[in-house]
Amino acid sequence: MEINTPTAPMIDLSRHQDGSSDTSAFARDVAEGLSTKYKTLPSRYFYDGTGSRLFQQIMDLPEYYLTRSELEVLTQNKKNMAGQFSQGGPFHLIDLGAGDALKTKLLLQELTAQQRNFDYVPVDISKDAMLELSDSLQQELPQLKVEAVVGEYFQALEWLQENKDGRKVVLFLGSNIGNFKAEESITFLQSIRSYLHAGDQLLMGVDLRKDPGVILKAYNDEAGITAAFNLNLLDRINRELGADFNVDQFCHHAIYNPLEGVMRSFLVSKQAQDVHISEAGLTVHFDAWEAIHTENSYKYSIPQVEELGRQCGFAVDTVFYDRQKGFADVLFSVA
Ligand code: AVJ
Repeated sequence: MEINTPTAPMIDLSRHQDGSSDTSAFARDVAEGLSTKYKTLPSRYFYDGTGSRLFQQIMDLPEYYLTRSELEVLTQNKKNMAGQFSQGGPFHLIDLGAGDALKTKLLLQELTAQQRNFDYVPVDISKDAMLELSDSLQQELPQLKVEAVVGEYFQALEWLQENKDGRKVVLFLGSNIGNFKAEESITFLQSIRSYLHAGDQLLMGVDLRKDPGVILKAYNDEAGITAAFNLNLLDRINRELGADFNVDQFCHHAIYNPLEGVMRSFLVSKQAQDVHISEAGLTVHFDAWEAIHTENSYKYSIPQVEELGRQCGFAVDTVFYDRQKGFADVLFSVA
């Protein structure tokens, strides 16, 4: 289904043919996650309107170094990156999980300044974000060809497969790969690889292993924004699925495991309680101090990233670091 805004063309894949949204998938995932012995909720549901705003605030927090580190990587290496993207001629720049594209804009400005032949395809599940981004790019880079896609990553890649010929450079920035467990990240990158051809490239942002204390603080900020971000998931379930979570009776808990290199976030029930979720047709019991696992944020070493790429049909071309070598944007080519 195609929706044309007055500014830039936009493709909306997020709605069903009958116009209904994905409440039922949300209800199903929540019911499934809260019906198992160890309760869990998928982190992709953090990002409703409120959650997206809270994540914007997280990116500005003094403790949350990830976004600033990646901005530094891009600022220092954009010339080199833009040159490497353009080596094979014209291309589509596909930005998976573009959001406000704060970081990508550095590359877009550079590519435009170098007068490279490309168009920009931001992909995001947030329609509001894609509308705002199309608007702001119209203002800031009026010559740039932009076609935003609203939908899930693979819906979007499927659509691209059918609608856009030519070379592709895929961006998967922001350490979003960190949300996947080992097997999930392999499946994910293998799927991306299946949509690419010789000469295509992937630039992926990874948060690197570092002092555990630094990582721990990034997910336990003084201002409590990360706690609010995590707890908003329960508010969202209340709002969208007619549930009666007493959000005050849960607390945010996030711990780093340096052996596995993973930050794990939880919501812990402060008391024994029952929660009714109407849309899921479910009553969930919580024992006192029982937890819901809400997010994994994996941290990588460079050898792990190389191995991950290799398993998925990618070869590392260049690793771009920030000054502290705490974050990397890794440029892969199709092996
Ligand atoms: C957007 C997945 C990269 O895991 O660091 C920030 C999300 N969660 N604070 C991350 C997040 C808690 C973030 N990613």
